[in-house]
Amino acid sequence: MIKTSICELLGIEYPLLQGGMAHISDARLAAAVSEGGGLGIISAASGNIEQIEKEIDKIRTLTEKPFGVNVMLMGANVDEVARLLADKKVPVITTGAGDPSKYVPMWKEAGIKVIPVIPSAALSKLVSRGGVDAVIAEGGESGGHVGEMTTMALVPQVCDTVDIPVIAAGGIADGRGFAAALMLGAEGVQIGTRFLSAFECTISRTYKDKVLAAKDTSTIVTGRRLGHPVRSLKSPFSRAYAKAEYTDISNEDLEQMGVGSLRKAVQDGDEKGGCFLAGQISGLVKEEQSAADIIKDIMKGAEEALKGGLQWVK
Ligand code: TUI
Repeated sequence: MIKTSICELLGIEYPLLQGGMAHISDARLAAAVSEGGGLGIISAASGNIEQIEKEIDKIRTLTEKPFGVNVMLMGANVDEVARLLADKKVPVITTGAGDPSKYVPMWKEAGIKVIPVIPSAALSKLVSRGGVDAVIAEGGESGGHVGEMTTMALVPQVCDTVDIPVIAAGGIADGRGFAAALMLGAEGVQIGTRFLSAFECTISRTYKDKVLAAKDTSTIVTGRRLGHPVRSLKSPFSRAYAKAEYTDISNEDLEQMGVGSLRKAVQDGDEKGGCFLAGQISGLVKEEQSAADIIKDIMKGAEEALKGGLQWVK
């Protein structure tokens, strides 16, 4: 059994969080993860207040276990979303793509555990001063919006910078990655890509099949020119976008190219026009399982890896 301070902090069985994936992580997936002993996280990236409230109400009918909501700080309606989450007193809030400091007092006042995703040691220092409960150090191996640092280099440097628990993310999909994260000083992991293959994950068939067929080099980062790099599976859309970034197309037209591409991937399964966000570890995801089985498999593998590590100590 692997127990860390994250289990106690969040009231969960395993120190494993499910990534709040934009347009993907809904109440159904998050409830399945929480029921499986991890922390399920709903994405609030759509910014649609009624829809977010509905998902929060729904997860409370599906599980009595703790859950989280992820706020994408670059998204729409962030002030309104932040207020809603305080009013709903959700157990945990994770944030992405920005500095959440201005919302932290309101969330702490509501008794919420606050865990920002950070891409650098500098930002971990800044947010930790604001009184957050833990940080998620996310390396650029991850899917979606990415920073420059790798998980391997980022996690130990963040651990040496803050005196709150660190959760590692980016490039982790099995027990070996989990064990490695603990060795880097993390006390938990956040996993997104592997949960794309969960039965309870309601992405299009095309999306799932693309993840299951992916190999190590199947992802690409686009969007650097506009200042928000995003990792996705190579596809007609991502290749065309990558090419366009090196032409004299205006920033406005480039921005326009991406509009709706996530929805096309998630809902429509549009192989040509969809942007299929996924991490570099996609190549390791080879079968569909329930969220609970995914968690069991990762935890079993992590115990084996950690115990096996002793063979090298003479
Ligand atoms: O946020 C994510 N991953 C995401 S958000 C997203 S939605 C989206 N869709 C289309 C285009 C762009 C985004 C898909 N995936 N991960 C957490 C994360 N946060 N990664 C990196 C960061 C980050 C970056 C900069 C956190 C803070 C930060 O601060 C910079 C600053 O100075 O505010």
